[in-house]
Amino acid sequence: MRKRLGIALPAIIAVVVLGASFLAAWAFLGEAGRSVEPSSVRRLIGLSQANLSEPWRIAMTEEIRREAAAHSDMRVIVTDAVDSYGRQVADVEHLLAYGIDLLIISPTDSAALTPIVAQAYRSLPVIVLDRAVEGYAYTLYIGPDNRLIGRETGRYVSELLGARGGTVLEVAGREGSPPTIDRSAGLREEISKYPGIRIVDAVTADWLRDRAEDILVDKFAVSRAPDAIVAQNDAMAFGAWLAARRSGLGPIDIIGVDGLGGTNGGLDLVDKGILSATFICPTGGKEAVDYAIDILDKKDGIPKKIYLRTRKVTAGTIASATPPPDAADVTAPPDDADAPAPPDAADATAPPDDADAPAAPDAAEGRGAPARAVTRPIRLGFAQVGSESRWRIANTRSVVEAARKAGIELHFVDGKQKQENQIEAIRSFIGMGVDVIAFSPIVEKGWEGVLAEAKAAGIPVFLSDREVDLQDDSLWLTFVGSDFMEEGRRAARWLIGYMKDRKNADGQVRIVELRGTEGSAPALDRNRGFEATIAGHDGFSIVRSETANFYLDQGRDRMREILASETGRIDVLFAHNDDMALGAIEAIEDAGLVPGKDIVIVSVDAIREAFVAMIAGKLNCTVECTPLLGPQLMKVVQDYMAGKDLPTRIVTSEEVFPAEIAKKAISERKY
Ligand code: GYE
Repeated sequence: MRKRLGIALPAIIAVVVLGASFLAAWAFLGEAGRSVEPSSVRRLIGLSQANLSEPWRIAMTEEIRREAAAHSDMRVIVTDAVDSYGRQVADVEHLLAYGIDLLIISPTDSAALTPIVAQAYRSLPVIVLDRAVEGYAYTLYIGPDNRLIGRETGRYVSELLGARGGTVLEVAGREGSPPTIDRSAGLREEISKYPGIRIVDAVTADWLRDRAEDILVDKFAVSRAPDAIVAQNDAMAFGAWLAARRSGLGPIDIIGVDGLGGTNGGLDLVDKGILSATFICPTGGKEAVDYAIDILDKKDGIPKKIYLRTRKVTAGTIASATPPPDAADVTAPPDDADAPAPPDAADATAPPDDADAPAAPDAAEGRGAPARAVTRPIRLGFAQVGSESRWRIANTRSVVEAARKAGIELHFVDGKQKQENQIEAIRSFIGMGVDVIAFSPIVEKGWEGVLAEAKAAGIPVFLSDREVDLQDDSLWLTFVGSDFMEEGRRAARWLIGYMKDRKNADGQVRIVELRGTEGSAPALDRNRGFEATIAGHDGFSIVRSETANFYLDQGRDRMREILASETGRIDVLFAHNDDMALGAIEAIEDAGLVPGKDIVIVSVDAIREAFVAMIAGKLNCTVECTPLLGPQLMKVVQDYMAGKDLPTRIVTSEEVFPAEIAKKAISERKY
């Protein structure tokens, strides 16, 4: 925390200059009535808002104010950039000069605000809300899953139009902004599955009701009315309805996004029958304050990204569209002495019947179970991939230990690298009537059947480590794990920098790739991220790519075969995990070559043995992919049981470790 009393002269001047606007902001936030002893303020938060005119942003700011007001040692200073990115840069500079402890920023423009956010991040924690900035120079991003929102609007409009199909008009927000791009992409991705439905037109109304109304009155005067309208926020949806009414059109199904309360908010518009549905777009304000406290308290396990869940609200569900009650503690974890012994792999014992277990709510709604006053431990079934690598063993240890510490009764099954084993385990958990199921899907596809059975049984499913590729996003509740695409990009970006002055005379960088398990999320996405990044750089190419299933011995055997059969020069090995890289190093040495020199090696995971290899000069870089997912998984399970709203994706925070920092970093490694 900074000593505000010792503020240097420039900062004092900044404070004087800013006094008026901050006082106004302070008054806006209702802080004016509270006595503020500077010394009592331990957490001074600066909130740089894109604007304070959009209802959704006003709701976000109010949510932050309300949440902060519950903490006597916290104050929030809000600045309003009035949708000007130049002004927002100045706002952030002023807040930094004022000596805030943590910055929350909701950018007007992602690219324009990236530099100032990176500058702030160099001196204090930064939470980016709603619109992301480029890169990763911030502490935590919290925002809606805009692509999922787009898919959900597409799914619902296809339900409304049904088998007869029809025409759709899209009303989009500001051109080029991330939510506009991602919601449009999600809508089109979903609509493409229904040949009878066509998006016949799209207009841009910059999130504004009046602009939507004006544009559409003109449009309806010269073109046939669509069968449905999908607007990217409720304000524009309302504008579309007003335009249709002014144009004398018959009833049109209109869908919006945001789901705010208040007169003419999305919930009100649905209640009045003006909108067929709205999709609640959580502002993230509450989560931002909760995580700000954890960050300032230097808690472990702060994720890198949190994608908040949307929820559909129709006339039939409007009554339940109220925020969940604050939940009391759900289950008092038993004393350590009562904690269940760590499970062995075969454990799938049936727990006693539990008459008081209320039916879990619809997991698709993303809402947790009603708060439960049960005293028994939460029952969690976990189906693991197997034990193919050091990463996996560390992951299992993290899950088991975190369950024990949380007093959660863990039923653990080792899938032994077979999807059918994991499916069987999930079925056994359903049969046992566990409260929650979690698993790390060995591959992305083929889970619809068993997950539909879990949903029918009212048992929510959490994804740990790896994601699935399903048509129906409602079959799982929350994903906790890494961004594998970014890991592939990071490996490629490091390689491109490293090879800058090390290319051969022909200017070519010939890469061999050892892939993880075919069809698994990490193998698919690390390859995608890596290939997409080298594609923009002349001379870099993957000349051989073989799968070694994340195993050390298979990495060694494949590399041996490649060295024996590859006629061209091999400059680089990109291995999807450290175990395969370590195996390949053995093969490279057996072939009389020097790993790390004759063949540059970059891999993923950042296990301790990779650091040993880097210190020995045999490995050049490892990209971190943390297996320590247990604590975050147990937190989200407990939040579910407490009836809290859950995010759709929690993405972990990770780094890149080039060999030159291995010696310094190895002592800090936790796996
Ligand atoms: O990279 C590898 C493990 O799913 C991210 O699986 C995990 C991968 C990890 O076998 O070592």
